[in-house]
Amino acid sequence: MKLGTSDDKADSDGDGIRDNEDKHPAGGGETYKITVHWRHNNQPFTTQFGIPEDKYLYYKTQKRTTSADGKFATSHDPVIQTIAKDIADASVSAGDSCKYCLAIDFVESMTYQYDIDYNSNIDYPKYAIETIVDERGDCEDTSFLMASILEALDLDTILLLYSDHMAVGFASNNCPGTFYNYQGRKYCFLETTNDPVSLGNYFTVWGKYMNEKPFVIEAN
Ligand SMILES: [Ca+2]
Ligand SMILES: [Ca+2]
Ligand SMILES: [Ca+2]
Repeated sequence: MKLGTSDDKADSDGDGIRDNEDKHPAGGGETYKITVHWRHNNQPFTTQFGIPEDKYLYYKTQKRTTSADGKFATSHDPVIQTIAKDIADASVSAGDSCKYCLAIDFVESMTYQYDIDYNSNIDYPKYAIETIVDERGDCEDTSFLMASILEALDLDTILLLYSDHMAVGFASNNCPGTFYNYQGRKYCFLETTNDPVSLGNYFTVWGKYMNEKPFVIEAN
């Protein structure tokens, strides 16, 4: 049988994508080289990695019906693992053990943009890898990206879905702001947008969401 033409959904080129969903099942294809410049406590950091075109297209062509799905957080993806390792390294070189604080600065380097403003969808959840390649997203997109990174940093993370907003919760006994109890653990609220509202800080639930009980989605 010719390489990459298998019908049994094998992954002929070993890139983690089954042949029937792989644009280049026999290997090849472009690799997007991504450089993210971010700052933490005024110190500049650069994170570089490659995202294979096939991987991006795989995520991009997955069906999506609801944002209430933890599948969009992909902590096991090698790209997310690379980012998490860079953040952990930066934490050491910056002398700041607050890894989620560095993760915030990384994610905030992405441009905030409503879905409707650039892809004519009112609500379009994106996989973490899509948000990175597109370099933009809105609340659910940056929440899925943040949850992916925090999980990869070994923080137990959940997604907090409000009436028309999404944020992240990470398990800790020592929350800097709002927290929720979920399945016997304390989860600290974490805002992932740098959007219009001047939030004051990332750790306190704001506006009408203060009076809501968020629906919890488990991150993958
Ligand atoms: Ca493949
Ligand atoms: Ca491939
Ligand atoms: Ca979105």
